[in-house]
Amino acid sequence: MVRIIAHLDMDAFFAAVEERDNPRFAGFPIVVGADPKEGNGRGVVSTANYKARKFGIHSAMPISTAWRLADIGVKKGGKKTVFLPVNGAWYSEVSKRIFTIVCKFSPKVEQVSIDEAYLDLSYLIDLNKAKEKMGQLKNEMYHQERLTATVGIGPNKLIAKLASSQFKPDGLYVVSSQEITQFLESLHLEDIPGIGPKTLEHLRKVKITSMYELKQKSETELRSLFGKWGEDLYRKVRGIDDSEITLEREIKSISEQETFEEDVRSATILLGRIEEIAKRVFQRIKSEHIKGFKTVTIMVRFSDFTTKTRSQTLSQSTLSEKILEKESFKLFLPFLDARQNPQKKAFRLLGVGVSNFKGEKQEESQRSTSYTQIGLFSS
Ligand code: TTP
Ligand code: MG
Repeated sequence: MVRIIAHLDMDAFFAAVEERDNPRFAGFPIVVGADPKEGNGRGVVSTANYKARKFGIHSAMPISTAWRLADIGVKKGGKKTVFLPVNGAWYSEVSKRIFTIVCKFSPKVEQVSIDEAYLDLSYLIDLNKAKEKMGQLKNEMYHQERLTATVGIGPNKLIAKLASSQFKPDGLYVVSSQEITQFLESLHLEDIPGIGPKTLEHLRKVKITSMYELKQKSETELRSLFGKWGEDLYRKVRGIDDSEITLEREIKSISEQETFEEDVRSATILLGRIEEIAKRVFQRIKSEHIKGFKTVTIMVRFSDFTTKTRSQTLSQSTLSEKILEKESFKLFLPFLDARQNPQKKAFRLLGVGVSNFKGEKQEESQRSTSYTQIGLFSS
């Protein structure tokens, strides 16, 4: 049976929530992220609305670069950019309300992140009906939450996601099985999930610069070039994806991190920050109803951007905040002396994470809604 899968992704989510809640910012370029400190800020951009993206600002960019680009934007006659801090708890609340709406439209919904979901619409049988339904969803989302989403519809998750990413913002687009070949050939190689700068460079070296050229390669050729990933590529470029919608999302790790305003050397300050970050991790452990964790990980980034992680797996699971703090300290202490930091470098960032959780999968109602939960230290 041909499946009908929709992929929904909220548009410029954090920025859209801010714009909605603060009418005085409406129509302005908005950046949500670290404090820009007049261009000297040190964190990163969480997201930018589409007006700010016109200046070249995007997620994960250093906030100082965003500030500079916003400045250039003004000099070219654009509006002044509004920089706002990340109000994570509030976006999680809004996310919950959004998913209440989304879940009304399909019995099978997989939440992928704070603002992204797959819906199984196979029960509608007909693609036109699926499109109509998703139009209703978008309307309801707008009327109830004053937020826009983009929805892509296709015969599998891969095609649905590609369709939504191509028609942002506020889009609704269907790719039928018959249209897959043409749709995929209209894409750039880097549009395919997993094709990053490294793969792109590798492909360029073997003279593959388009989806069409990639499709000419046999599975054997791609396997010899990329190993297992080559087999995935062979399938992706043909739009083949059998992965199921998963209703339960297992939380595998929780982590928090902090980029300092200025590089830090003081052991007292650093240990204080580790304690505070560990406390934040523990709050998340409680709010996600994790029953116990076994592995503690710390991450450090030095002023020269070299990054190191160290982990400790305990002999048994624990749910103790004190143990989390103690293990984090133990992992971090060697970085304060010659054992792990012989050149006495200053620190730019610290992170603490836990994984190896006790028990089975977390229930669906306990799934993560916070961006930083997507993988340990994913940002
Ligand atoms: P995305 O859906 O990737 O981005 P977006 O919703 O802002 O924009 P669009 O989907 O229209 O392209 O991520 C959802 C939210 O997650 C985003 O609003 C902010 C947060 N986020 C970060 O904090 N850091 C990141 O690097 C990314 C990609 C997202
Ligand atoms: Mg989004």
